[in-house]
Amino acid sequence: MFQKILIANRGEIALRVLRACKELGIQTVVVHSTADSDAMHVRLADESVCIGPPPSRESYLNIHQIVAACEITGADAVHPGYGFLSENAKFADILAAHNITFIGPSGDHIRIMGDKIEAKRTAKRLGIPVVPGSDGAITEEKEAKRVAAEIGYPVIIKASAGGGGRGMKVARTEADLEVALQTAKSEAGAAFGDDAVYIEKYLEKPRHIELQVFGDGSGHGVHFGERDCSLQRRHQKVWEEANSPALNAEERARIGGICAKAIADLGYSGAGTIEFLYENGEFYFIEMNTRLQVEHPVTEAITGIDLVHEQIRVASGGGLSIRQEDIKFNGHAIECRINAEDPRTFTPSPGTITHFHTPGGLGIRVDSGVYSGYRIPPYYDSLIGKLIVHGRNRVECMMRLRRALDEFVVDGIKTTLPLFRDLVGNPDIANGDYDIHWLEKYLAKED
Ligand code: MV4
Repeated sequence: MFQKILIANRGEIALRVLRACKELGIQTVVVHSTADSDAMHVRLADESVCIGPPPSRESYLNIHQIVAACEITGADAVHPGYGFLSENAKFADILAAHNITFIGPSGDHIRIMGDKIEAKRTAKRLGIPVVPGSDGAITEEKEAKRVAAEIGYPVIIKASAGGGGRGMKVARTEADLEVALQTAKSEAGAAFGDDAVYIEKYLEKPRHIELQVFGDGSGHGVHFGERDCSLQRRHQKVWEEANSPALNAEERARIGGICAKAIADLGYSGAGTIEFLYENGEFYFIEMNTRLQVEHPVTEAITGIDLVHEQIRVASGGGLSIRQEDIKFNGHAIECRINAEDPRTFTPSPGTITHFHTPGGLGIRVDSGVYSGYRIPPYYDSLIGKLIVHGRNRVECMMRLRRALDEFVVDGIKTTLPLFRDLVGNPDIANGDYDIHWLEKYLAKED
């Protein structure tokens, strides 16, 4: 097991990882920018190293500073959290070259999944159902027309270096195709320095359902069920739940089995998320994330397994603590992302939190790095905490969520809490009847 882990992140996820390290008796080092000296996780860590000024590029994304902090403190592993360097293959490779363990998959696995064309090709080869579309990159209009005619309109053109919704164009008819292809290519080239694009059948009303998977790096893979992340705005998830209200146990076992086997065959190590669009009872792979995700606590709630413990165990060579047959899905969990934002416009609202009171009681978890008197710096994303509620079933979970939202107090700044108080009383949400477009339509109506 590791002696000392360096946490290369900030905010609630830095605290989340710190808690796991403490439980496992591992010493902790945090690196932070000058904007984060007062952060909770900096106060709680065994050691802290200031690595630079507020801009991420000069601190949380500064590989050399982070490697130097490892050498100075003698950390033997790095947990990257999510965002920042968590899916940076070069970072994983550089750490390996310094004999520091990256708590995550190999640089090569990160690289494959970062290239969306390569990721899709790999998924298909491993037996994962993918969205019908081009086999690789499309460069010529003629080729685009041939593929689109074969799969049928509408189609979507996506950047291979994109992901997470960046660089996508929909073509509803052949007349739209040339413009869509050219705009997608030039936008991809400008944004990512890589203009490779591919074509897929455009699914009109899917849900976003993702499978939590884990590999032990030596040919074993398991799945921890799915999360439904359909409620999002501008590709930012707002509310996530496990299980998906749309799936039954058979569907879960089937897609889960496919994913676990794929992870085993790939020789993947650590936590991963296989993202699907789900429509008319069918799963269509879109991307794989090679990190721990923001919404992992809903999976922890229904399985009772600490996924960060598992990440650390696997990275240290100790293997997974559980087998597939021991993973049971118990009840229902919902996560609400509390952002320092206007609840309607989502405009960031940094500033000082004058009063912070979190709900408690059975089935309630709050993951947050903020406290009363804390000043939210304006330099980073606006997530200030997550409310995760667990119940024996979805109805109980929703009742408990409503009560928890009533107790939650965040004064001094705007937050997304009022949005959740509205959502929890909405009939579509109560029925689990929503797709990836539901929230944006709802917000447009409320204006
Ligand atoms: C799609 C799609 C429809 N059809 N692909 C957006 C994020 C990126 N991960 C993939 N995305 C989509 N890909 C096909 N073939 C619709 C979306 C999409 C979306 C997906 C998941 C969650 C929210 C979304 C919002 C708009 C579009």
